[in-house]
Amino acid sequence: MKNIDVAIIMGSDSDLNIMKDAAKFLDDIGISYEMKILSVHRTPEKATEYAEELKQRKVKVIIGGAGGAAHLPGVLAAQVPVPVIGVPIHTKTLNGVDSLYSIVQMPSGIPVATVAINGAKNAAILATTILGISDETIQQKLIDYKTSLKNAVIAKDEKLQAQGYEEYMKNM
Ligand code: RP5
Repeated sequence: MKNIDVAIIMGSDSDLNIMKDAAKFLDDIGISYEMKILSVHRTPEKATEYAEELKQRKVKVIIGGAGGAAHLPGVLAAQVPVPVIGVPIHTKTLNGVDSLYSIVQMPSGIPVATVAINGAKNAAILATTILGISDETIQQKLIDYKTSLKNAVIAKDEKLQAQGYEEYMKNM
């Protein structure tokens, strides 16, 4: 089985539309990953098997997305000794606050680094930051990405100063 840097795991295919944002960012940076649908509630044995497999395959970071009673990232963090980043998925009933609280309120000893509700892209950026500590090429790509964000804000302000807000808003 091939080694991967990042595992992107989600509780259901209904999470895919959000979690794809993490995959897209890792694709852009050139970080190896695989995506997996796994439920710690509906497929508990498979979740434990996969956690063991990830340990063997020397995965470096796990991104886990789940909604509602979102135990998936925490259960993986309990079993795999690498950073786990949790993505709380928005829910119709409680707007994702249920997911957020489920993921962020981990017991002492088993942390999950939790991003915003639906924050899959930020989860990938955080994973990239972690991998960049020991890989200068990855870190440089992250620096370039952040420079592009900075330049975009500067360009917007220059346009606002040049056009004024009314003209600016016509083209938004
Ligand atoms: C969680 O339950 C999943 O992460 C998903 O966000 C939520 C709903 O799953 P489905 O009923 O859409 O399969 O386990």
